[in-house]
Amino acid sequence: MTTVQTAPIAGQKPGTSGLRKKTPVFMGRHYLENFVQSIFDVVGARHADGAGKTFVLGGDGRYFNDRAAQVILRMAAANGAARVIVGQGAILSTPAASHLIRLNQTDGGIIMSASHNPGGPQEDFGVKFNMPNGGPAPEGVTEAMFQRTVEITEYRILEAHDVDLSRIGRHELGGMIVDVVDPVSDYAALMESLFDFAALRAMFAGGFRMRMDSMCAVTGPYAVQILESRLGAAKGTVINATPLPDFGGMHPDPNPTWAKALMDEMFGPDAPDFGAASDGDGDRNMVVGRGIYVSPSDSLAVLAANAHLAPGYKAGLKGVARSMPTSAAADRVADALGIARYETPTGWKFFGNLLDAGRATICGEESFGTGSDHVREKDGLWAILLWLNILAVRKQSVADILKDHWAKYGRNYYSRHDFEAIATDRADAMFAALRASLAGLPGRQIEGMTVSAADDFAYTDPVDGSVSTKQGVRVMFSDGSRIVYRLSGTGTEGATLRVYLERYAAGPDGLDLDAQVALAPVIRAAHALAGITAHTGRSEPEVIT
Ligand code: VG1
Ligand code: CO
Repeated sequence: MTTVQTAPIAGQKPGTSGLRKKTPVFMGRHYLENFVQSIFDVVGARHADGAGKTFVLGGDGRYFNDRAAQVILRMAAANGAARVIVGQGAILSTPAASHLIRLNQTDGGIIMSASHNPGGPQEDFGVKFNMPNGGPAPEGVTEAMFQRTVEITEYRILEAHDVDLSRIGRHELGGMIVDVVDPVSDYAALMESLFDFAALRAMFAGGFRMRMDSMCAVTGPYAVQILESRLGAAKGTVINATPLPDFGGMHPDPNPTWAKALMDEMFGPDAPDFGAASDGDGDRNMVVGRGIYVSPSDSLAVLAANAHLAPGYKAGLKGVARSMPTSAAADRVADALGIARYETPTGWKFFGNLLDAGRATICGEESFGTGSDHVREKDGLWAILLWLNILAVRKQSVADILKDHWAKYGRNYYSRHDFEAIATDRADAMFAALRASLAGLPGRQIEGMTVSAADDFAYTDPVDGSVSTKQGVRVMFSDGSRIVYRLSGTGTEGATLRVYLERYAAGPDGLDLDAQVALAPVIRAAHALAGITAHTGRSEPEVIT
């Protein structure tokens, strides 16, 4: 055991989902160690009675994942942890890590991932801590970790050889137990307990065709095991199925821009029945039908409306929660079902209390995240399997299910426009001006719409009363349209402006427009109200979802 003298390193402040930085920054002297020691300083590696705690450790397999895992293990041992459960090869998808934390009733876990951000020696790396409930640490805890990083003077580490993480089974590291487990099997069993695998097998045996793009990221082994081996989908259904340290150069963010090959196939002449993709760490999903893209906000609403068709949800839902920028489509379903609905700030950590308290069963974000109370993270393959279960029961195409949904509830046209790598000072200036203008907006006419309210979203957690402010600027219109402006909290370069656009059509006419066409006046209003081009120099977004 050694105690190493160190000094604070600026900028170790966790964002929307953990600490994310360029890989060379994370590999810099003491950088990982300082942050990991700050985690242990806050959560403790021992219980009050001195007994060592148990943690889960794994990551999405990106560059530096393997080395970082060895450092974290040696630091866990030096800090007094009793046992760490590690995915073989230091691999665990984020939802699988959340499940292992819960299944083994551990004291939390460390997940190594920068999620949908590219990986590689010059790309991104990240670390986050999840609580004993399996969910991301709440703001109060991440803030305490950040405070430790600005006062840290030393960290503890064991000098030892690497643990052979390729070998499943029990290992020992300076008196600490290291249990290397298969990353897939417990997770696959959980999925089998929630969904009607017999019905899905019958659907695939009957000729149902699907394409799953794992984008050379962590879901590959999970998707091959579940879809191809257990459910009998044709061999080769899962593409880009081998996790690679640089994700094969792909940007593992499942949206129409970065999963373009999947989009092309699904809109092409020989499109299969169903298409899906997942992100770097396996918590996101994109769902595409033959010739039709499902916006994540619509996906959440359809899943909420149909979840009872899957065995795990046949008793119905307790409530539905969505992040504030997500469209109100899910709210309409919750109202029709007569169940509670919640609107939280962006980031999965805000759903944890609602799930723990049994207030919500299904949660979702517009950023391709959907999940339920089966774990405390969003879960890409879970969403894909729930869609498949619904398709197996309803025996309709994705397009028909969406059309039925819109006919019943109306359609919340929705899109997000991202303006990436803006100079931080220009982005800050834009938000300062926007915030200053809010009080004068109500009543203003623009693009044929009238502003009904404008604010900076603040959230009071209904379970523990904690308050989170400045979670995004909202401009609401009297016809139900809405614009939300936020700055990304997951990027590692400059600022990314996200503009979220929504417009409601009650139907029966006007339900089949292209989203960008339907939203055109809202988009123009969004530019005019914030002066996006004047402030940022950008007139067009880099990514449209
Ligand atoms: C983005 C998404 C947010 C999501 C977060 C983590 O955050 O907008 O909805 O929870 O990523 O997702 P931001 O602050 O960049 O908008 V993951 O799959 O990167 O863990
Ligand atoms: Co992710």
